[in-house]
Amino acid sequence: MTETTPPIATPEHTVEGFVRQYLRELTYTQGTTLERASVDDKYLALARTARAYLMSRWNRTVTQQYRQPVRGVAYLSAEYLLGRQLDNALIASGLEDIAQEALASLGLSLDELRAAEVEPGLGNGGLGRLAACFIDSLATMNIPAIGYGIRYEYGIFRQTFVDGRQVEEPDSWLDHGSPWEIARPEQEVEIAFGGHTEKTTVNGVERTTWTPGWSVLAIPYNYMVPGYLNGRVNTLRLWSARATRAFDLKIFNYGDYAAAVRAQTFAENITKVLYPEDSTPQGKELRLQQQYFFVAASLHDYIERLLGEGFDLRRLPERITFQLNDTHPVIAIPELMRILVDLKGLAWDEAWEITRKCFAYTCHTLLPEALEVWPVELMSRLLPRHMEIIYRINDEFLAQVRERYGDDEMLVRRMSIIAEHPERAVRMAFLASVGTSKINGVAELHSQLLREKVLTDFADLWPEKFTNVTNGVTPRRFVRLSNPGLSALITEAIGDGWATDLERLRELEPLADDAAFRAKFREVKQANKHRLVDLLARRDGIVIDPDTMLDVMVKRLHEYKRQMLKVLHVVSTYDKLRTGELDPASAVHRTVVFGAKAAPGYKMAKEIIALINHVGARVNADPVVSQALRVAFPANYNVTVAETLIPAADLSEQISLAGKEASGTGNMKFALNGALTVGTDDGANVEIRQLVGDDHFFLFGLTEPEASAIQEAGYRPSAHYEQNPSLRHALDLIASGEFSGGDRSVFEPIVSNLLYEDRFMVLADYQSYMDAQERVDAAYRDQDAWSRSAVLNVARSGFFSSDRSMRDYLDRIWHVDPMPIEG
Ligand code: GLS
Repeated sequence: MTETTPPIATPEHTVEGFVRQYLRELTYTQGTTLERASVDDKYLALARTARAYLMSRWNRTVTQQYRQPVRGVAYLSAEYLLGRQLDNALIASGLEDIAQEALASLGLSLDELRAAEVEPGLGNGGLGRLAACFIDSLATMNIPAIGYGIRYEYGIFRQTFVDGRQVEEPDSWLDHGSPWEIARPEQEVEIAFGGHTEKTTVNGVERTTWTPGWSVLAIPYNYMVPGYLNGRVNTLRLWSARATRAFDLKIFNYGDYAAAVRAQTFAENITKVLYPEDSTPQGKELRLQQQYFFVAASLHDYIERLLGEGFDLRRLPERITFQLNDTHPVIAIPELMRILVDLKGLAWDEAWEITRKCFAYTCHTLLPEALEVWPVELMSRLLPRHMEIIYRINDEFLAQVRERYGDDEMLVRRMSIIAEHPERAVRMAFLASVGTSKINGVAELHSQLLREKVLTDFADLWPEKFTNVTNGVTPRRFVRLSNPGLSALITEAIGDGWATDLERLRELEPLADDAAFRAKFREVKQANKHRLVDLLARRDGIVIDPDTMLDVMVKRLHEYKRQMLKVLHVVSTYDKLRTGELDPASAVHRTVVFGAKAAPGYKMAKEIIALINHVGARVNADPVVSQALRVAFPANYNVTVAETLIPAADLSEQISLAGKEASGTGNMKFALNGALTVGTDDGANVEIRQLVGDDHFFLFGLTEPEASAIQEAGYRPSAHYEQNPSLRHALDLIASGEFSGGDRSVFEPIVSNLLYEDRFMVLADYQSYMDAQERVDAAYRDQDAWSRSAVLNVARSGFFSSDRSMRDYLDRIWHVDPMPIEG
């Protein structure tokens, strides 16, 4: 591509320049005036102004990459939990202060306008947020990278509470349009489904042709991914489904308007809604359609548009790694085989060699039920050619297994990509293990357990394929932007530059022993608490006391994460305060804040949400108890709330059963913002504790080997109930109807589940957790020592920058060099 457009000057980097561009956007794009404009108009004009500053960098990045094609990475992810875009765009282009001043000169407030942005909730939780952190880091590190995903019309549902129970409402984030996306309908891709295949022989060579039954159009929408102050703007390309015109026309020509509309609805349903599941696959046909839809569109886009006609596909592995974010995009493996063999005429063996080298797979779970499997029946119906390709991949793979291990039929069955029971199904994690060159877990412990417990046979066969990359979070969004007070304090102490070189936080270590610095740190924390007080009052009508310990547990509601253990701590404390065992005047005063969405179909999780709300209501209404303990559970926890909540927290709850949380990333955000962790030796908690030190982390609970040993020997939760009076009181209190208006039946399912099943060993860890919380209280009483620990948490958490994660991916998997943008 040659650059024919004359360069258009970027708006001037001054207050006047900003004002001019802002008024231009308000007038010409929004079609209004300052006097008449609604808050929405004003926000949209502001978003477009910020966008205008980034636009020429974006064009320059794209142009330079066309001119100098280099090795890059394509991140394939079904989820991106981006959070609001405006502030990130402003800090990335160094415009924060200018924008503030410019708006003020027009009588507008940046705070008011930024609140008008609806965050795109195109992800469920950690996995989607991680993808957003990674693309931020790639852009900031000048890596030629593209993100591919799905533009869901409805993102993660909006949670409300009715009588304390979760009610889901649609997240119509696109109602007012999004100023951050640019549609490229001319770059549409047709995606086919269904139909049948045929074998033909052309010139003595056997070929398979696929005659699909129906197809839809994939329309790309581009999003800017600005690097932090470096002039690079990468692209995130999200696909939206639209009915094909041919399809419509044919039916219209028969005069059946209703059928044409139905066909359109059917096609467009594919990207209608994000599946609200986390760590559990939703075995729905539509979900497989979504997966294939975005992956096929992305591969086509990369190969046909970005590489273009002259490219020799034998060299594909030299140019790109497609990183598969969990199993959701794994159907890309047979799709690339289909492209290479059926469409481009390469021999199978050669195509397989290329394919394996092009893909790498990140696994994000340890829960067996979270590993996706697709029924063969469904796969054959929806993607008949892909099913054939999977069969052949499997045949050749199993031949390799037999060759290596002899005729061990048990092993062959165990490793087969096709499971036979309870129904014939494709195991996507196995397909990923066979069809990629690297497999990584997301924390040291997770990668170890992945090798030892989940993909054991594959790790035995190909030990060199397995590696670890511990997750990370972007310090731009989660410190620089969300914690301006701490950012200023850090910069004052060690200068700037830390936001792109987070290990430099180490330089804060000596300041942990500086009383004046600790006092300033406490002031920042207190100011952050006040910000949270304002937010919760405004948003939820919740009143919290900033002069209490903020004890925070925010994450998806899942039994393995054990919100239940936190509830038991609250109930036990309630019991002690009520009975006088604990004196509310001398107790450490706590506000326990929960934030959690449950998958709409996950009954037990929804019961636990109701329990939290009911316990909270009771605790807060008790005149004695509420002097020392209060519970807040703001509905609809999301990235925007996290940005105010995390910087205010004193205590971070990371209390999953050891061996269940793959990594966690919230845990990192809290530590980086100076909260101390009470946590198990699970996921990345292990690494956090190792780095911050045992004296500054409240460890409790069974280790993974201990928990496994107990499970193997036969775990009996009721024994803990029988032997531990405090635990018994807490459970009896819940069972008694204390929190359900005297109705004993309401929370009975929760109590019996704990007593007779307790899959995640809440009761086994109860006492250890209560003891840890006593240590927390004791430590909190010495505010100065607590601040010292908090400062050390910040100073020692630089490792958890997603820039470091990217460096690890680059060194261990991608081998891509940075390409700074010139000009
Ligand atoms: C998850 C894991 O549950 C988290 O532990 C992990 O931090 C995250 C990112 O690697 O991935 N897997 C998943 O399905 N949802 C997650 O958040």
